[in-house]
Amino acid sequence: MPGWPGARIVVVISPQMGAQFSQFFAGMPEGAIARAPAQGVERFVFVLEGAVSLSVGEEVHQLEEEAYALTPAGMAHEIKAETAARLVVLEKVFVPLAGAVHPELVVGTVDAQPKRAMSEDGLLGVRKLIPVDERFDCEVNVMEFQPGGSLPYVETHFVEHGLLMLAGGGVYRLDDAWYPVAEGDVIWMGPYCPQWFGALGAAPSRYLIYKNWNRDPLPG
Ligand code: UGY
Ligand code: MN
Repeated sequence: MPGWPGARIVVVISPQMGAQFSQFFAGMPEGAIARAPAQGVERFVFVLEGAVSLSVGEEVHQLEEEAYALTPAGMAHEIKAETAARLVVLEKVFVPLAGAVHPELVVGTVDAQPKRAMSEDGLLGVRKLIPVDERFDCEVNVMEFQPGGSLPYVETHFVEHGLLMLAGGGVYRLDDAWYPVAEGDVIWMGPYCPQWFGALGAAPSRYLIYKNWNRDPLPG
């Protein structure tokens, strides 16, 4: 992969399969350095294992497990593996909002984001990793289900999803098929794919989920 010398890249979601974004795993040996994507492409990086530093000019951020960053399109940066590290990366062509100021760098950790209740039974919560601000054209969230928790209804929407199971497992309904899912599984949900999840097992289930957001479905 250009810009990722020495890294082991596994592309799990891509425009070649019909998605309007890409999602890949990057296994970086200690000391490896990754560069920014092409002009016009924004990048979301989430640390699964190990530690990396993110440098933007003179600014350096240390990212450890469950830390993340969103680098806006056009922002030169370097990601250096301070230890052997495993990342999940999402990239998309940024869709600007007419008249709006370009979004800034976002850096954070999952546990620092408040958990908002998403179901009346109290078994489902969401942590939003990107500021709620229409200048951003995507959302990346962590959904957390207590055992027995589920999405409150079968969803369908024009936005698409890239999902990574972080912990636990359960049953994912996609269209009319039902799949057992567990930690490490990835799902691409295309536009209008009917979707529902129910958590199984004794421990909580968590997934990272991307969606295109804050934009009209018509381009321009
Ligand atoms: O934000 C969402 O659309 C989310 N609730 N979808 C999902 O979990 N499949
Ligand atoms: Mn959804």
